[in-house]
Amino acid sequence: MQLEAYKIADHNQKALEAHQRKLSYWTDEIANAEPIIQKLIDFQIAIPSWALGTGGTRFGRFPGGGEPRSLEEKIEDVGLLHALNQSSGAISLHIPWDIPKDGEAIKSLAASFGLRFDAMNSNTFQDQPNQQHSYKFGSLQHVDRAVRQQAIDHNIDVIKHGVALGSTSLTVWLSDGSCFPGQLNFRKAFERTQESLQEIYAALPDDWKVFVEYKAFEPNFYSMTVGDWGASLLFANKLGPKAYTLVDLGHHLPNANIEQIVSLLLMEGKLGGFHFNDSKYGDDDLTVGSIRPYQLFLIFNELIEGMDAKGMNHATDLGWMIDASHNVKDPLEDLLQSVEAIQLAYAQALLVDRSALEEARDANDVVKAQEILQEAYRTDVRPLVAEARRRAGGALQPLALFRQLNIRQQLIGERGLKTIATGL
Ligand code: PSV
Ligand code: MN
Ligand code: MN
Repeated sequence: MQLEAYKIADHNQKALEAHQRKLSYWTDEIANAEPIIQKLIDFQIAIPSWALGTGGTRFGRFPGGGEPRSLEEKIEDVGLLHALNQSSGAISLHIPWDIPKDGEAIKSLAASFGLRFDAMNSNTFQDQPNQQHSYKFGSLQHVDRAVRQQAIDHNIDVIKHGVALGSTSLTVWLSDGSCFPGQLNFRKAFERTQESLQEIYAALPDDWKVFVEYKAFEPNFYSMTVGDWGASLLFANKLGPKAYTLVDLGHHLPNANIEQIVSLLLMEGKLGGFHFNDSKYGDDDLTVGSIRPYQLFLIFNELIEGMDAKGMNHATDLGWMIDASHNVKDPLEDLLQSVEAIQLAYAQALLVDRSALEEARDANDVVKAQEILQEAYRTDVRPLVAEARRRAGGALQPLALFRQLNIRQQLIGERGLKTIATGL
């Protein structure tokens, strides 16, 4: 289904007066409201193709109906999100979960919804039907050259799919590692992985980047070969200028200071992309901002500080993606919440008085420094985010409109109640 523009216009018309009252505080009192609104309009967050169906856990899955049954329908769903919030203008595909049979047709379908293709994701953490060699004991790290070659070939194939779609980056997440002490020679596993990545790197087109995603645990529980940002950065540095580290918020050991990691990676020019989600315990993949919104704000605070220090473009110089999916919410509603949480944290971080913060730091005024950050964090920036959406042609209240229009019911009507999103 396609969301007609007049429905958004009607909704905005009804909500306009109340919105303008809240916005007037900003336009009357805050000097930099306009540049913040513009930055919010420019900021797009890619939606992963695997988040459009109910995620489930290894214990069960409870699909809610009307889930996309094909890549085309997934694109349609991201198109719906983008029509509502004008901030989800990209989709990220996982291969082979979402193989585009006709790249040109898929590309133009996406373009008809105003979408482009973000990073392509390879998958060497599962065995596929008809696959010759198993990844049970790893892929790019495997002791057997033939298994490594199969995984290298897969990644090169993913790059080719991406080229056809106009994507310009590859994310490599490896489940490689070991489950028990003694299973693996860490050094040799690293070296074999490095050699394999080098072959993939050699196949990257000139304007492409490769993101090396790390994860501390799961599915291997004793060691992960790309287990932290140190290992990822080592790989990225050894590979060369087109290789970067990718930070997934759920991939750290408990209580890791992710904002500091972000700061140092930016300093090194090696932060490439982000997977946003939230968690209480591990890689929970919960809605962004649902558990630790202050941490999200602190991360954005470092992102802005570090990107500005390097003269980077906030909207285009890093890959921004959501990587979340779970069992109990409507996936589209969940994604609307995640996108909004990201925008709120970004807007709050844009409010931070950076020169005052540096002064407080130079004076060792710890209290002042904290006050400056919390002043920004405790500001209600929702009217700014809503205004950015309105100006871009989106809805003032996307979630409310999604419900008012009974979009899920319409999707169930079109696709059926018992649909299973492909891929998961
Ligand atoms: C692994 O936990 C991960 O975060 C990687 O990004 C995968 O590609 C994604 O989840 C999908 O399972
Ligand atoms: Mn991820
Ligand atoms: Mn993950």
